[in-house]
Amino acid sequence: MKVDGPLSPLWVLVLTVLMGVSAGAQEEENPFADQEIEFTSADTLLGLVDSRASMSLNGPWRVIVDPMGVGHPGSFFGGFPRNKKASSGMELIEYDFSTAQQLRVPGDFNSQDDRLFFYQGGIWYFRTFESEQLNDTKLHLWFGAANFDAQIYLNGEPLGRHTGGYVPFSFEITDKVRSGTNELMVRIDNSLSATSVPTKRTDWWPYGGLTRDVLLVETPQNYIRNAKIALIDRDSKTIRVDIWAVGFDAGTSAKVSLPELDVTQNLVLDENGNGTAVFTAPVDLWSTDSPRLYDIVIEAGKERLEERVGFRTIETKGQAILLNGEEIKLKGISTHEEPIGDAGVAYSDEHALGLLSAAKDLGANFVRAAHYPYSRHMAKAADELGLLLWAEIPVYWNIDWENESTLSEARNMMGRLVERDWNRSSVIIWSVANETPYSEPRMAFLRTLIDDTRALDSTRLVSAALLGGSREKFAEIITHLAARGLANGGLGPKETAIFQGILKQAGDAAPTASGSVDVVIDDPLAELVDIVAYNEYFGWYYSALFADETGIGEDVLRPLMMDFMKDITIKAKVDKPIHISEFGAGAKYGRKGGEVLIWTEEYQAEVYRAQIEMLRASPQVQGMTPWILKDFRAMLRPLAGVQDYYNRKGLMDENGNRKLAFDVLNTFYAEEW
Ligand code: GCB
Repeated sequence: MKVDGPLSPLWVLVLTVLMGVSAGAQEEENPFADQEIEFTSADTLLGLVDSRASMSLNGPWRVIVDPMGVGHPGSFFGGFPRNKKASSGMELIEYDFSTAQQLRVPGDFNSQDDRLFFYQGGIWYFRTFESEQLNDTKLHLWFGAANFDAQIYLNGEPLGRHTGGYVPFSFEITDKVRSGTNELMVRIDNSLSATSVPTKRTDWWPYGGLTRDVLLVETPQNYIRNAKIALIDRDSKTIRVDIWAVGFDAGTSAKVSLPELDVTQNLVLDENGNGTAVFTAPVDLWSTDSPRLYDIVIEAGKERLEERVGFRTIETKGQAILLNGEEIKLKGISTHEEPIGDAGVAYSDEHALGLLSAAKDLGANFVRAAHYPYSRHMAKAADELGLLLWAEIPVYWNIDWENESTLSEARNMMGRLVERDWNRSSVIIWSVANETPYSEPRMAFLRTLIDDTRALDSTRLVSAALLGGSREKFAEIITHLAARGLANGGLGPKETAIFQGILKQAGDAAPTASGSVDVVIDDPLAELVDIVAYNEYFGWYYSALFADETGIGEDVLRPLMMDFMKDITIKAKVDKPIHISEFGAGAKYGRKGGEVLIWTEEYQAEVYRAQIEMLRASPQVQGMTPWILKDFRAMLRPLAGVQDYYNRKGLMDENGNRKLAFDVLNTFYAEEW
């Protein structure tokens, strides 16, 4: 190798390494390689965080965008966690957190800086905090969520790592924190992959960052890690409280009380720190009409925690859903976790209240919090407002069913979601997946998630949103559209010939112009869940599919389909309630036109009318959460002038302006169903 001129230090390094390598040196001398770091995993979920002594680490954090990953320890250019500072003015340092840009925590980074709008990669977050000498207490660093992978360093040392967005995690830092100033650094990476949960392609924005609250939580030396409170028998009003505690001796007594009712129950912790109290209390039930909540106090040693809970039961009986033993129809709406009238991710209780209030204004009693766990504020706000909730993890579309780390990521997410929100009376359904095509590995993967979920919490229902429409059923529907098209007349010669051909091919099975169809959900996953949830897009995608399939224009097919929908009955092979977890159509707010023009408010409203007629006449259908309350950000939706990277199926636009379909659904929800 020939190098002309004076050698830069970088070249000296490169040459040293190259010569070293050729002389048989080890690979780790490579200055461009990152150091292999063994991170510890997050602690088991620390629950009831709002009832604990804590200091907020929210606010402005310094950030360095690092698309090439140079900040990792060991890297020649970076090694950010050591946060070197120039002191003599002669040190070569190519980064400086003290002058770096600032971003707000909580919040995603994509919506806080235009340059980061589409960004999917690494960003380093940095801040300091002061700590005093800890006095017989423990300190935990708690994150509401970090999307999607977080590597955490405290005072330059690796603290731990958590992979999987949307769920809380924490690390005990008692022995690592120093009195005085501490430096906290988190490398967040929001890129997704074929093996992550969710995978790379989602119809929502993969917002990255420290999206939720960050807290320093202080607990006594011996503390209660989590508690689960549930009404286990409605008639006798029997309540069960399970406690998981850390550090106490076996035989330590603990106490559960409901001060408002003057009820107190003692219990004893076992050698694992676990304890259970079962007792009765004359509670009024929580319901959508009367969302009664009680304070529950749990005490052990120096620990005293409070939780606000409602007591209710949820179950299914045949094809009915029963809330407190009474049949209820789920008049719902789907949402994404984006605030109304603001950009980015919804992270605060005001944001949650804004979304839920809009759902209430719509006349809904139920909200599908799609497609991932929302902040803890959501279920708390729903508890207060008397709204029922569907909570979900992002097992979405094409998950890598056979990959072990994918499964453990999904299990970790589900576990953390359930253990965080199992005291929320609003949450009635845990959903393990959305639109996952059938395969044996998929069944095994989801069976594990369903079993986990039931083992953690048997007091709620389990579901999954299934994928709609088999090829055979679609072919059958096309024959009906052909029969109707021909009977209506007014077709051109091309359409007439195509429709005649379709009917001829159907032979004896060709329907009449007034025929009807049963769409039967037969996904075997339906056997494993309590509620058969089903996403269907009659009136929207399916018409486009039928047009592709037949060669007939959508101008002809859409009106035919709209008319035919009232003659479709949705059923399931299993004798369980069906919930229509999605239907919808896109419309740009303010875009007006005829009923047959796509993207108009009128067309969307027509789809809603036809859907409501169809679903109302399908007796097995016990609920619906149309797609969706509000337009939301989506990289899949580039159509300029209409979508502009928004999915436009909202009943409102991103600023809360209501489209015509809002009123259609609102009117239906005000009626008896
Ligand atoms: C679906 C998906 C949802 C999409 C929606 C749509 O079936 O579950 O995530 O956003 O359709 O608008 O296509």
